[in-house]
Amino acid sequence: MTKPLEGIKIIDFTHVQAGPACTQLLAWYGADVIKVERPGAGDVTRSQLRDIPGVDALYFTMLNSNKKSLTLDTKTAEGKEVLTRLIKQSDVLVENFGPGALDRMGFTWEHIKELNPGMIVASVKGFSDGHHYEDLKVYENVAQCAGGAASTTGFDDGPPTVSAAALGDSNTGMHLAIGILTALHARNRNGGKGQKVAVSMQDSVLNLCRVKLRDQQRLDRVGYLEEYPQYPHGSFTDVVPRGGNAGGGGQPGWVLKCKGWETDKNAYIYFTIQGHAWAPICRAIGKPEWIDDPAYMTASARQDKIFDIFGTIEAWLADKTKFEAVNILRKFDIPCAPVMTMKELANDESLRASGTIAEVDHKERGKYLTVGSPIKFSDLKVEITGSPLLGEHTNEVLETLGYSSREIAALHEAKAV
Ligand code: CAO
Repeated sequence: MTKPLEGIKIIDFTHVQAGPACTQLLAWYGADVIKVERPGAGDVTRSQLRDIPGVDALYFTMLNSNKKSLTLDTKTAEGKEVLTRLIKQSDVLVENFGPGALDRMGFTWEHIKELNPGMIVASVKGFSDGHHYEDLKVYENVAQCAGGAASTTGFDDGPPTVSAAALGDSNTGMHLAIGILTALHARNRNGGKGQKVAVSMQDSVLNLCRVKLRDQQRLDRVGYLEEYPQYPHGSFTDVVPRGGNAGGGGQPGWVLKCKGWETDKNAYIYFTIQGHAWAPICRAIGKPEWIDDPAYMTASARQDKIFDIFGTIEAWLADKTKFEAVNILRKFDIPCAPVMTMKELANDESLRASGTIAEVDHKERGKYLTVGSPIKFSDLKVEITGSPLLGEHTNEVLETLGYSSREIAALHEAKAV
């Protein structure tokens, strides 16, 4: 079966997480992704947080599957020549170097355009071009703070808190992938002209914090936010507060204790009081008298006692595990889920069957788990292959660029590859 992106050649000049997450996704769907790495060292994640001495770390293997690895020192004259040839033959160059690094290497957008007018150059930076922080280098948590996620995450009496989800890194990579596919589509329609695509980590985080900007404007207008735990008994300032585990939409929700919470830190479910599910909720938790009680029957009547209601639901949950509770509540059509640990997710049969948790073979590590494609297609079965060893495909790629065996040996000799 032909894969959708087969024939698209991508120079993958990315490292750490934001860029690699983007190019890995494109590789899964068939693009020929050539990861360009510094000889001898490679992507820093190959050696970061290693669990097996001398073997590529999971940080690397889980973000670089389905790719090839070419080692290249782009600061040498020979290395620049290889990159020049590669640019002439490729469709997309993706990079997430610190600000200005590609220019300093001698590969400005103007120069790349001259070499290949069809080229799409896709970049991740911490902040957007022209931003007053555009010179800053940025990692995940820096972006979460700069993009509004940290100030709105956590509990009111605690400090700003970052999320475990990679809102700054992988999320930005997903935005960049959309940008690249859009630019490829545009190129097909405009006579093959490439363009520059840029995504900043701050912007990508803010895009996911859209509802918090909604809340800022509501707060400015009315002075309170009724779905936050601060309402109606607490107080608000003039900025969106941290809302703990409150539901971000119009439905009140909270994380509730289940059987065993005293010893198991994750014996919880997330419970949502969806307005039109009020009657089934009352039936499910054994409180049918609340269905028509004016003190409970509308969302606004419930608002000032919402935590007492959650307390009643917790009392009902006290003799049920999180899985038992969800199995009961699902019959009443109540939006809820167990709080899943990474261990439970790793062993989840449904996730294994769908390929979202994939077991992959690696030449040196053996088998490891990774997160497979979260996007499912009717006409594509995504196959995840192990990440490449450093420089595993160097000679193969050089041959496709027209280098003879003698020339390849000379490039190795000169330490350019
Ligand atoms: N051959 C020769 N030189 C190479 C090379 C290669 N194959 N690959 C990279 N380099 C050089 C770069 O040209 C750069 O050199 P100069 O600074 O001398 O011009 C140098 O390596 C360092 O690159 P860098 O600035 O990208 O790396 P860093 O470790 O100092 O910073 C990071 C890392 C992530 C903070 C920075 O790259 C960055 O801010 N990137 C943009 C935002 C981003 O993507 N952050 C997310 C990372 S995931 O958490």
